[in-house]
Amino acid sequence: MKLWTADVAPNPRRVAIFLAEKGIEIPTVMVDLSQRENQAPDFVAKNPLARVPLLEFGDGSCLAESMAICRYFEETNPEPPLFGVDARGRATVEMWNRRMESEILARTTGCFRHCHPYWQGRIEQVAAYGELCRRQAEDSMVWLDGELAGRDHIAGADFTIADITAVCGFDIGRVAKIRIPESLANLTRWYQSVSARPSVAASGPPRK
Ligand SMILES: N[C@@H](CCC(=O)N[C@@H](CS)C(=O)NCC(=O)O)C(=O)O
Repeated sequence: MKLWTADVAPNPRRVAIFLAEKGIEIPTVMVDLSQRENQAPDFVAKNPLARVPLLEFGDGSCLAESMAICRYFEETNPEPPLFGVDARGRATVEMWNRRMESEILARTTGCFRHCHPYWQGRIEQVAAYGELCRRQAEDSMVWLDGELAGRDHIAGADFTIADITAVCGFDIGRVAKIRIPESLANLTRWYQSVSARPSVAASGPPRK
């Protein structure tokens, strides 16, 4: 088994943090997205969508999608649980992880993709859409700050996949100059606490 992955990019990073929290080590192959290695025919043959992360099994079959890969490892290595425990807990984590994908990660990556020079010539950038994503991310931060009053983590008391999705979303947002305002004290406390975890500190864009 090996994991095709990439530095900095938020979806491979979600898997990297998840595996580190579980203490799982597997061989990795780094795909340099800046050099378009994901477009190489050998890689596209494994994942026609040309995206990382990608988990390749010993028989050559592959599993794409960061959350599918994390769920595979949650089943094979249940401790510590990162998708919640019992029916209510798992549903709650699912709700929060989806919210972090739609309200944070999608918006910060939308801003990054449509406003940052890295993507010039790689995608058709629509600056107005990127700026809309920025404003939506800023609105979501205010909402999330209120939600975090009185609890340590996104989905409740425990660190879960929802925290991983959120911190990866915020960190790619920083590359596009989206910052958590210090006035949002609950969100700032959460971000500092989660960023200090070894699994999170070990990866991601340079902290500026
Ligand atoms: N929904 C997919 C998204 C995967 C994805 O978009 N990966 C990005 C990196 S975060 C990628 O490979 N982009 C290719 C590129 O930059 O050309 C997942 O969760 O794994």
